[in-house]
Amino acid sequence: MDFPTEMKRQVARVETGLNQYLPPASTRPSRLHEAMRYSLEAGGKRLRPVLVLATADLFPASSTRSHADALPAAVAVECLHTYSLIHDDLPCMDNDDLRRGRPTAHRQFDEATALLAGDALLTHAFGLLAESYAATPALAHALIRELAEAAGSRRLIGGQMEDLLAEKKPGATAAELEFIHLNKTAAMIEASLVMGGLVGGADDATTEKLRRLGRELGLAFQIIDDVLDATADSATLGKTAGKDAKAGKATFVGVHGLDVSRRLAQQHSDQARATVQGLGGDTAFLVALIDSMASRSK
Ligand code: GRG
Repeated sequence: MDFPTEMKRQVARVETGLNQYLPPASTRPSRLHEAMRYSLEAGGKRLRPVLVLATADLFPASSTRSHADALPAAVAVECLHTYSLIHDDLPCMDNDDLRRGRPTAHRQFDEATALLAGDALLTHAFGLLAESYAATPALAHALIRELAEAAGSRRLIGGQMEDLLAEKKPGATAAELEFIHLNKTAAMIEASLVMGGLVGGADDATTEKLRRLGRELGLAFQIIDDVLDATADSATLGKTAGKDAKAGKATFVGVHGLDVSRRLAQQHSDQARATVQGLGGDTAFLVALIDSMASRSK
């Protein structure tokens, strides 16, 4: 397995799916559909949808057993993730000008259009799951429930709420920091893995392992994000660097310092690698993906 070639292949599947499963930009009202596509297109690493596809691929179809196409689930996850980025960038939240190397949606369009484009992507994610998996109602139900739980008030939105509250109350504890990141970041990574497993037909024990993997990978991902925010420049990151510390955000670097943060990222990446290897099947791509995330520079 050549990782760069396989990663390119999976990202290309995602790009094709995004184009296929999003309403054309010309759909009325075109300003809204243009804004949805503007934020989705170009620049995203596509980590979460690739995790959906790669996890489903762990369970190959056989002559006696086929499984559904994982691509609509992958697209739904990227729509949900992109909505959260658009809303996170709004003036009432992070008030950011740069995302995925381009002006944020509210800078490119206007605040109301950005808000509505985020709302529309969020809604589209669930509509796409309902529509695409209608022939397998139990799978449709499980996917919708998984994404709703990960994106809801106890996880993604709850993590975001506590993140905003922490800005107003400096001196976050390690436990508060963990709550924020397990929910703001790890929840969607966990959902991506579990949704890939659901499409592939994973049993309960394997689904539990995928959840553990999501937790480890999510924490590793967020710690590296905090380290990069403190050490890299905006041009490399495609988003404003150094903003978290300035905003008084609860970050791993702020709570633990750079050296301990790097060590923690390494520990969570090692744990993620061990969990992946315990899944069985051909895990070479997922292991290489964890390694590439651990050494990412943006
Ligand atoms: C507004 C409900 C709501 C939630 C916002 C996504 C988010 C929660 C906040 C963005 C800030 C942040 C640091 C979130 C942690 C997750 C994270 C690192 C998101 C960025 O994901 P990448 O790096 O982005 O995978 P790309 O652009 O590559 O998809």
